[in-house]
Amino acid sequence: MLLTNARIATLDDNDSYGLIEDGAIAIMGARIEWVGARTELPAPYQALEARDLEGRLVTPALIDCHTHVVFGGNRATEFELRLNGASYEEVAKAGGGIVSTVAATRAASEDALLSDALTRVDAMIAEGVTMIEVKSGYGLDVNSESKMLRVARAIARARPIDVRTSFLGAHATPPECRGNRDAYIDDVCIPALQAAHAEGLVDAVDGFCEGIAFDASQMARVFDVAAELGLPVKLHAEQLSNIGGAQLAAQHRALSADHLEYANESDAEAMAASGTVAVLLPGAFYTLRETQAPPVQAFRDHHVPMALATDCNPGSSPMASPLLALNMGSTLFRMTPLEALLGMTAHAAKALGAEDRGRIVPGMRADLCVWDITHPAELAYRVGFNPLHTRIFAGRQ
Ligand code: DI6
Ligand code: FE
Repeated sequence: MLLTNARIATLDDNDSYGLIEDGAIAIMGARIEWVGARTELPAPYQALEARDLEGRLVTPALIDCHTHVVFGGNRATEFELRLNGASYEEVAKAGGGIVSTVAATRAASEDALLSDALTRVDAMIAEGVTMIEVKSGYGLDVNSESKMLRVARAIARARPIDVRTSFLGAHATPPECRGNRDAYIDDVCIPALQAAHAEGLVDAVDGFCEGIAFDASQMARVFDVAAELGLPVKLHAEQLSNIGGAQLAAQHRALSADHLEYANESDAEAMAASGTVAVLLPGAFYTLRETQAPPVQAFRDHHVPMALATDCNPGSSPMASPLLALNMGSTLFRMTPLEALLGMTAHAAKALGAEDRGRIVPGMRADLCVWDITHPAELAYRVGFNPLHTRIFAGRQ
């Protein structure tokens, strides 16, 4: 395939959009073969069947590198109770909170979880997403964690999209463990990880390092098992407080540390040294009405690559719109539109260890979006507006 008459934002370095006017992209199979100005197209590619994009903008396709799209039920009733003045205790008594999602997820069949997840995945695809990360973490027992990850794998068979799975057994302590976090980690979470890995269901290992979830020493035990299994790690860190999660992630050369509202300069330094991506999640910041934004300037100063994701989940970020995440990254976190776009393309790919995509350069995967706009800053600028014209996944429309 040959795309012509395109305005191309190659994102081939991190300092500019790498814009090419009147550009062409030659695609062979699933890979980009050549990209440049149409007038410089080498002779062998001139014979390819051309598609005239009529001056539209082409970018790398979007990657949502932090989602919890597989879960049972939803928490709209809890949302409504709260807005009617119910206290946290009343919400808990009415069966609300993360525990209610665990109960609904355990009760649901794989088919039901899949069709529910696909409603959210389809919304992402409609906005140009070609790769998502999907976490477990609402099963919290050996069978239910594997069930969630089987559903995550099934998404990639049901739709033209790539899925990377993360085992998030260390997300919360289930009711049957009665708050005994250490016992949960050792007797349930680690065996669940080993079982899911044995079934080929795990691409990375994640955890929620927070006062209300697990501390750094508990997470370290899970990460040691990940290392034994040869799996990369990532971590929900410093979302509501700083308890050393980013430092732990850096020590374990994590692919990413995510949220990071309470991270500081020395966390940024440690992440830069370990090559850990900072994944910023403005949907959760917005939904929880947080006031402390992540230290974007420190990440810039220390050259920590920043990614952006929806964190799509039923509690803290019921959002399935990557374009809204781009807008919120700029509006709420003051990321530039270029940083936001890199955050859902090249840097999101790096956060997933999938560095064969996210930029438009020869050899990379031909995962592309054609947009009905003229400048890439328009992607982060508008709210509730989807200019996607065509999505190309692995070289196919
Ligand atoms: N951070 C969050 O904000 C969510 N999980 C996490 O690790 C909350 C998930 C939920 O409330 O269902
Ligand atoms: Fe999350």
